[in-house]
Amino acid sequence: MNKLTSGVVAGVLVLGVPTAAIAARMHVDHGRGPTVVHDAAYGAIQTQVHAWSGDGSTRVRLMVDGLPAGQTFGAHVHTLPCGSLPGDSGGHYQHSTDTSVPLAQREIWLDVTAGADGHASTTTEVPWEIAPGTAGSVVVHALPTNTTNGAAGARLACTTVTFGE
Ligand SMILES: [Cu+2]
Repeated sequence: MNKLTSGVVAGVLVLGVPTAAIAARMHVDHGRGPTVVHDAAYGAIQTQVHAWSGDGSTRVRLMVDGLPAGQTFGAHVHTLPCGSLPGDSGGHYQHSTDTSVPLAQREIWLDVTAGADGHASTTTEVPWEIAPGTAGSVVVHALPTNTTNGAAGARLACTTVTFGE
């Protein structure tokens, strides 16, 4: 009877871990922030980034709390860690510069829409891995991402994530 009980408990614990992380021994990165807020109107937001990579794919999850309800914000993986200036986080991380491939497939976009409670989350998966040292943050912008040129307006807040390290 005791054996059966502990077996059930172990089964529940395993469910809390992404199945893929067990199967592929994925590399996991986390960021909590924001590390830097660039627009004082967003000084109360909270961010979390989780990234799983391995076996030739990367999955990034962004969660933001404290946003104005119903509004959509562009967000992307950027090349450098956050700094005091909005531009310090560099440009969008690009897996490839091949312009025949749509931007959304060679960058990591994480646009989020806030619910009535100000919470927003999204997960993006891409079929490649980020080389260590080539991406350093997730930036939340003022506007939804323009799918043609990737622009998303002012940088509101930045969360440092040492992807792949
Ligand atoms: Cu961006």
